[in-house]
Amino acid sequence: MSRFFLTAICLWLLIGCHHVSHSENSVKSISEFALIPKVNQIEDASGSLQIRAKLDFNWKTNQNEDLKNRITQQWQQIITDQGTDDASTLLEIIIDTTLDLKSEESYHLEIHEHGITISALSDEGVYRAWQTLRQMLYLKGEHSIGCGLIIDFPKYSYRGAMLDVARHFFSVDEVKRYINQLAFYKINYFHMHLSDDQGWRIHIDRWPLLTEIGGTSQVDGGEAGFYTQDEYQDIVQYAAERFITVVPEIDVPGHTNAALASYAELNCDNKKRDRYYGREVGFSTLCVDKEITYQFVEDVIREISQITPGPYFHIGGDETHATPEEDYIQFINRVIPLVGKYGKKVIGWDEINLGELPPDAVVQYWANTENAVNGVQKGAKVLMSPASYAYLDMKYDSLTPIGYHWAGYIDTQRAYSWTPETLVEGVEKENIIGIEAPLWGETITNSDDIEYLAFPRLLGYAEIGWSERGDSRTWDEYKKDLAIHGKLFEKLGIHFYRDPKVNWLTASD
Ligand code: IFG
Repeated sequence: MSRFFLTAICLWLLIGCHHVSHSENSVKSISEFALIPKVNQIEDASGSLQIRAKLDFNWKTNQNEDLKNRITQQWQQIITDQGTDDASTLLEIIIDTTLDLKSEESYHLEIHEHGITISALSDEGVYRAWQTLRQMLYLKGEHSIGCGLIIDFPKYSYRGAMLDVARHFFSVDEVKRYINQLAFYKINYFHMHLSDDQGWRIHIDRWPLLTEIGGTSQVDGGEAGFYTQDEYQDIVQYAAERFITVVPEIDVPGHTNAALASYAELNCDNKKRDRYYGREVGFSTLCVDKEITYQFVEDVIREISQITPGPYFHIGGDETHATPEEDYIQFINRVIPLVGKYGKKVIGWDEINLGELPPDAVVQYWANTENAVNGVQKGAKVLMSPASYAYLDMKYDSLTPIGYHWAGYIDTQRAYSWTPETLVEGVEKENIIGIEAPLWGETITNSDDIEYLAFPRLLGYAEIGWSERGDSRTWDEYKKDLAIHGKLFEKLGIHFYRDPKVNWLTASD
């Protein structure tokens, strides 16, 4: 064999990302992957890289051990075939604050001849890149992935999911399970609705009866519960390891029967209310004329803020039908400054627009467009949670066994078919911090229920929040990618709703 030919063969073998030969035409180029949320820029390059089970890290800056271990563990859950030799795949991590990237979550993900390189401004960007690469590893089919470069960044900085743990209590493990699923789709805020008429779910040292009494009830009764402050911090830490920020909500002055059933003095007539096990709303109110009410609210805001690293505290403020408007305004104007006093930015349902809003206030739009527009005119930002598009407790259709339909049916196509910046006249892109999909708890009791209502619609919200839609990303295009995620849902054990509008692929496809 000629020396030249021998050299050529050696070179060919040495270069991982060699020119795709006919036998490798089945190798996916990176632009063919069904990535959700859609990445913002993608460029194929020639050649392909074989993916090995053995992972070789080259972490170019101070290494985040927890993140490295998580990536390694998840890599090895996906890539199991050791192959014949002990070759490995190089994963290079470059964190460089001088990179010209738009945000902490931005990243470059390059598949090249020596391996894979992730570049970002921070660990958060590395983590978002890893979710993209994880999807590629699950979806690659062949041993190899085509070479190329992904340049990606979020359209909105807040892509949230809310879980109502007050109507029905969910265990720490059930909450962690949902958080872990959210992380795969680049959701980065987790809003916990911690109190309502039917239950108070977080221990407050200075007001122990809130959980001793208020923690024992829930819709339809049964074994309810609450989180100790340590358990709440465990959830916060678990979310933080997945670069998800927890937003605690204590809903006031309405939706407070559990507190009013725990302490007589919080009621204007000094009589404890009965615990409530129903599904009605709008019948309860704190006593806005009593000083103890504001001491109570301040103690709650202080204790929860002290164990919440995230920037937001949510004060609820919705459906205060039992509070005269002038009382409501007086109340929230005394409460909103307490949020700032303990170092947080206030979020409230859109009714808080009636109050004096600090410049960093966030109005969560759910049903009343005038409230959202008025909030904008007062200088607040808007978090878009339109009930008729984004409420996960809305049924898919009339056959859905759980959920409500007061805001209409929301099937997977409707959940995808809106954009935040075009929905409300007077609420433009620059007024919007992002979107959030609330899952109210009246009709759900376990993880299967959460997953049935959240998946697949949540992937649409994740994409609406992360990706520029452009003209090409129609429902028909999106649903082709979504269908492939049916395989991932099965692999990840997600109990999703097989919306008949989607031609679901399964693990056997
Ligand atoms: N509206 C109430 C929720 C819940 C919901 C159920 C808001 C802001 C109806 N408030 O949505 O407490 O009961 O779909």
